[in-house]
Amino acid sequence: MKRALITGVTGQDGMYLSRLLLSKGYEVYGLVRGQNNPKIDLVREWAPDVTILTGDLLDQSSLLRALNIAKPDEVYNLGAISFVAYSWENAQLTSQVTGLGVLNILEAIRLYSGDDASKVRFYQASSSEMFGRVQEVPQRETTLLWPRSPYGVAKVFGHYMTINYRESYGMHASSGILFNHESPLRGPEFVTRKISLAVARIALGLQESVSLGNIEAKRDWGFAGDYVEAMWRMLQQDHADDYVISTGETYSVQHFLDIAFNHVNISDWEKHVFQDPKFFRPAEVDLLIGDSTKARTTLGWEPQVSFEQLVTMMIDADLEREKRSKA
Ligand code: F7E
Repeated sequence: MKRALITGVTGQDGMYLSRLLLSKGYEVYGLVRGQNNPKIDLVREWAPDVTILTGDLLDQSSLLRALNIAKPDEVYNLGAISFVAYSWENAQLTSQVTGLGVLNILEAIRLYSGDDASKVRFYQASSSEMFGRVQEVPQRETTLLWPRSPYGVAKVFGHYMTINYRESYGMHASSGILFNHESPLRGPEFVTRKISLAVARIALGLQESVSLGNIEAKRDWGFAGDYVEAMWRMLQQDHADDYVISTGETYSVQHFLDIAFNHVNISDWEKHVFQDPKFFRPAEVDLLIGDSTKARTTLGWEPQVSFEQLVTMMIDADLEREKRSKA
């Protein structure tokens, strides 16, 4: 039986990945930060067989302790401060957790592994935010990185540190450059879930409108459940490497709104949507679209859920949730 340790197990990706690994027969350990973290209950409900360990990416001895307990064959580093807008307000903390945190876990693995550099396989959650002011369209593994937010800068640090540990110590350390990926488990601060929740509530007469930022922004949006499969496949390869994971299609926030409102039979959605300067960002990432040819050919990975299916899946889940809480 293989063993895996997931940092950030309480997040959307951690939840999908833990179910995937459990379904493959893994013994799964999830690292959770903070005292009496309320998200632990969500994980327990979603994947009861995950063993919860407490630890923090900023506390290296807690990482070593977690490695000694979990004795993992694979470590998936999904823990991060991941909300881009927040990273301008908390740039140092984001740099420490999202950037230095990667070094802390890599170094903990190196110490834990002793002379056997290949003892633990490592996955780093890199991000399309690293491409920022895009230098090439579509973006691929070789595209010059030009991050546009403190979050993006921190992810670049983690990305290169992962490559450095692979090259310096021969560690099986891979990096997935994941474009936006969403699901009904997405946090409500991210635009897709903010919209799906609002549209469900507007359709049920529980809310009148929603305030958003730049609705012309475009993203390459996929389904988180598909993307965690790519993470796992990366660690099953003989050689560690970096891969772009994306759908290759890009849509505006406006288009997301079109499909979302249309799904609940509201065609004149403009009267329900306001733009509020407080949701605009100091710097925007304009046109993210990924070329995942390498992942498709080497890993045999393909996204299964289309953009429209993703939007309607999220709306349906929020309609259900809201109806249940109303009842
Ligand atoms: O914004 C625009 C906003 O916050 C998407 C994270 O998982 O993906 C995610 O980062 C776009 C931006 O995600 C609102 O300006 C308009 O252009 O959903 P988001 P993100 O910043 O793309 C990458 C790959 C990651 O790695 C990150 O961790 O939507 N937008 N109006 C808005 N965004 C938000 N949040 N709220 C609005 O009201």
